[in-house]
Amino acid sequence: MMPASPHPMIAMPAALREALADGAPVVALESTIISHGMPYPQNVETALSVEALIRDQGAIPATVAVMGGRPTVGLSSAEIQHLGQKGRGVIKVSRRDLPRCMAGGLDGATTVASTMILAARAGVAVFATGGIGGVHRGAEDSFDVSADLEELGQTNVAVVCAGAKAILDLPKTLEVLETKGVPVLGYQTDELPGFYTRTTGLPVDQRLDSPEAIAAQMRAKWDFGLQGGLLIANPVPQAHAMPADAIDAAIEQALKEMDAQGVGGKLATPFLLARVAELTGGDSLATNIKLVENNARLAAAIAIAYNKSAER
Ligand code: PSU
Ligand code: MN
Repeated sequence: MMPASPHPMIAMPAALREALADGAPVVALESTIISHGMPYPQNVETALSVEALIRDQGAIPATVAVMGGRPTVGLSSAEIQHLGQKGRGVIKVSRRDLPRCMAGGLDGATTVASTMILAARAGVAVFATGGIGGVHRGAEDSFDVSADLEELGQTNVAVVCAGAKAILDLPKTLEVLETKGVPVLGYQTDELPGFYTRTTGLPVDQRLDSPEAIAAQMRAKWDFGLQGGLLIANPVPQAHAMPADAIDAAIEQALKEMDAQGVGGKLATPFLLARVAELTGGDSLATNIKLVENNARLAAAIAIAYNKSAER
């Protein structure tokens, strides 16, 4: 299968463009995790170490953002540093924010949804992140459902995550993923992982134990013309997992504060992530870094297996 040529509005370093044209394995990485998901300087250190891990595995990293209005796939280290330093001073860009950011010539950090959009338009099939957005608790009143779920329903990218945090309503999140036809594949697990924890008591659709088995499902889905993503849930390594009760207490507290302060919309997720991190102390940041690195390694292996499956 010939790799699709990148959309002409996408900026990409020449080396990455050539690698994609040659059919090399590439892993996309999001940038909201850098600007809004972690504090400086750990955000920049993590973004760079994740890129290095992907290279060590034999794949090519491509961190995604909007830079000066240009949808960019494959940021330089200087651009990653810039987004990390500006932190919440850059726009958090999901699908609906892309036009504003592009037309305004602005810098924007891409969420899971918009990173999928840019990756697909660049011809990148695999994307590693930490946790996805989902259905918020109380969504029956607030209607707060992340655009990440809509995107997983329509854009052809495989997303590797460590599950979703219990700031969300996880059973409702799984229901929406089912409705949108998104396979939720547990990597070497039968349960949806809970980001900081390895288990949630909720079953995934299917357990798969190898990158090759995951790549085979990507092929089956897309070769048959089924639009949309696949979600690969990769539990944080046991040695770095956190005790569930400590996190649950922090989440309850953060949700109460969010209600009291009337925070909503696109600020909800960053508010909850930051409060939970503060309330659990530095331990949660250490866990967060380890799970992102773990996802990057698996995503590289999936990208390699997916490309090999095209050569048969
Ligand atoms: N969940 C996390 N860490 C994150 C995010 C979610 O555990 O960094 C970020 C991702 O960029 C995700 C976005 O795509 O938040 C979801 O935001 P919203 O709920 O506003 O769609
Ligand atoms: Mn939302």
